[in-house]
Amino acid sequence: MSAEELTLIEKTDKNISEEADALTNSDAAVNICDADEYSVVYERPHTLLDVNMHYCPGCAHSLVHKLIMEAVEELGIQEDTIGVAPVGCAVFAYDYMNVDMQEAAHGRATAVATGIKRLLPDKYVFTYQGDGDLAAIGIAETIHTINRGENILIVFINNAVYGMTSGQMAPTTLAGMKTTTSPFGRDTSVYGYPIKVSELISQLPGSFYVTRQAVNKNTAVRKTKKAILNALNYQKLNKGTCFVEIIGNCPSNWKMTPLESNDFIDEHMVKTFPLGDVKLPGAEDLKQLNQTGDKQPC
Ligand SMILES: Cc1ncc(C[n+]2csc(CCOP(=O)(O)OP(=O)(O)O)c2C)c(N)n1
Ligand code: SF4
Ligand SMILES: [Mg+2]
Repeated sequence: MSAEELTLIEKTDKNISEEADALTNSDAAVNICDADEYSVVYERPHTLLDVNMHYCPGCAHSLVHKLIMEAVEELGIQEDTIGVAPVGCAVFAYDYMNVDMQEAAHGRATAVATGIKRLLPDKYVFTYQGDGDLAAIGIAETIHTINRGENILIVFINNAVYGMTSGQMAPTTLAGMKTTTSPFGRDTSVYGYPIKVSELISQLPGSFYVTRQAVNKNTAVRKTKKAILNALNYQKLNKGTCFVEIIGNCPSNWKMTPLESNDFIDEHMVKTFPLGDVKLPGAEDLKQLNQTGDKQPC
């Protein structure tokens, strides 16, 4: 580059930085930066610790953690909430949720939660479990806990794979879906059919509120939050187990981008796992909730 060209570049740089300085010092810039012009429209819930999470980009776990903690904050029950963390990608949930937490062995979260709730019946107790944890190794605990009508909330993240251990087939893997242990797609004649846990446990008299939601778009996120709020609130009634299943994105093991994983849920997951309420409390129960003096969150 010639000396002439270099001088030209230096001059241009100087012009750009002078223009930038002028803009920063102008009245317009001062007005734009005036704090009074802004109002807070969103804040991270204080119940969610301000630390980096280990989840992959686009993973449902981080978003659902936030929704549970928002619900806890809105209900004002932080000091009275105890969560039970699973084994699976959400094994470190206790590092993110600023409530009392207990780790459970793989699949045993609902048994651990049973003990906690029976000892401390005034606490709001929830488990947080994946499909490998809840529907495979922990299916017996799940069914018996709900059959006993334990007064807890079970949050079930169904991402159709064993996420943490690199994407093996889970009980909820879709028919024909490729995983690391079903590389040609799940063959139902060999491996059986995806288990619809919500429909299964809704048949148990001990289940009180059962719903299946997702977090792949704004409307779905709002519905999931509402479901969690309601389910926590229903613990005041002591009428049985609340079960919130959430179809969760696992872009890494589905070998997709986060956006593709959102579409995969709409195009494939919901065909096997339709979204919506599976079992709702009766009108009398809701009346009783209103009589406790607490407003229903929604
Ligand atoms: C007793 C026992 N068996 C097996 C494992 C290995 N293991 C760790 S996580 C996991 C599956 C987790 O899958 P899931 O519950 O669906 O959670 P995700 O990671 O998908 O959120 C398995 C089989 C273990 N840790 N302990
Ligand atoms: S492997 Fe899947 S479930 Fe686990 S953190 Fe990554 S995206 Fe989430
Ligand atoms: Mg899973």
